[in-house]
Amino acid sequence: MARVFSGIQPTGEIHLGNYIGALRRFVPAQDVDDCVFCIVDLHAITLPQDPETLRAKTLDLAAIYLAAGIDPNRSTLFVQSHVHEHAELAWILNCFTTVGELRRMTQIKDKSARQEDVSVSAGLFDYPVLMAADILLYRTERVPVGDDQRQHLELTRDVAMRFNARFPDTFVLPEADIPTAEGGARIMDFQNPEAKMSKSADSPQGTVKVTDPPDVLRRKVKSAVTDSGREIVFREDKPAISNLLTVYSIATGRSIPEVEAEYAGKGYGEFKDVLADALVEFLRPLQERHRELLADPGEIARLLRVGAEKARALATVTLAEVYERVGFLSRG
Ligand code: AQP
Repeated sequence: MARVFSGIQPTGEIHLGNYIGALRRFVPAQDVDDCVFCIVDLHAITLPQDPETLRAKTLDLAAIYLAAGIDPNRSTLFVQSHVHEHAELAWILNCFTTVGELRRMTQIKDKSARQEDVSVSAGLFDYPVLMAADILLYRTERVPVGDDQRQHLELTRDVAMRFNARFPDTFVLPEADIPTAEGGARIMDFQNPEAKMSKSADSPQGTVKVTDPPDVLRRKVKSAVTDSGREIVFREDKPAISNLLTVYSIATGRSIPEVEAEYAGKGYGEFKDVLADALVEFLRPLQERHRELLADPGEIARLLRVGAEKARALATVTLAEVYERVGFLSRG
């Protein structure tokens, strides 16, 4: 059994990119691996958040994890701020990371560029170090994430190697588990196929939420931007239709060449109709379960408390070892 770790921020609305690139893939991992899944609220406050909204989003994201099929009896599902070892290890790792490395992180550049009048917090700059702490704390071997996290995973490995070079065999080196492009590594905005679907992008029609009701899903598919021409093919010069084909292939479990062959000679309109139906069916079970779970927020909070205890049992061991190695005087 490999240790698997991944996290999602309780910000905005979980969209098709988060679901296809990450969450959906967590579910089968539970059959073979020892999985730790986190709601990363410490990461969320690197950009300004309304406190009540953040609390509500945290519970809602827990309900989405559970509705997607995360089984709290088999996996550890918890809230990051409930396990203080994340912040503590991040501090230690800060002392093993250079400012130059953080300056090279492209996601920070993108997010800070989008902030315009809000100044960039030191937390946003330091986000990748906290992410490294999240992963290394659990001796993680595999991290299922979307393609946008590739650079952060590389940094995590670099920091772990640097620490291990000084204090041998402390951290396990994690591997990024990123799907292929056809497997949904980077689902693109339905209105702007040059940009990844993103919670914080100002593109309400281009961002497909996993909780969008059927009529909204249908509308978003129908209004999705398409490429010039009318060919339904997965090709670099056809980013819009390639994105829709990817979503359709994943929603139906059919291969892209099979779908290309079926829709050869047919138009975008016909393809969009079947895609809309497929998407509604793909998301229906999650949406039904999500509604049921939200009826009992007390039970969700209880499951998160149990999850935090399980996570803490693992995290304290790693942190104690790190504290001992760097030379902190024992508390005991
Ligand atoms: N468009 C995407 N395609 C595939 N995977 C994606 N992920 C995010 N967008 C896509 C993956 O979803 C997981 C959770 O990511 P997160 O909580 O770090 O997401 P985020 O950064 O808050 O979400 P967004 O939508 O990317 O928002 P922005 O960019 O606005 O902050 C990760 O595994 C991520 O790779």
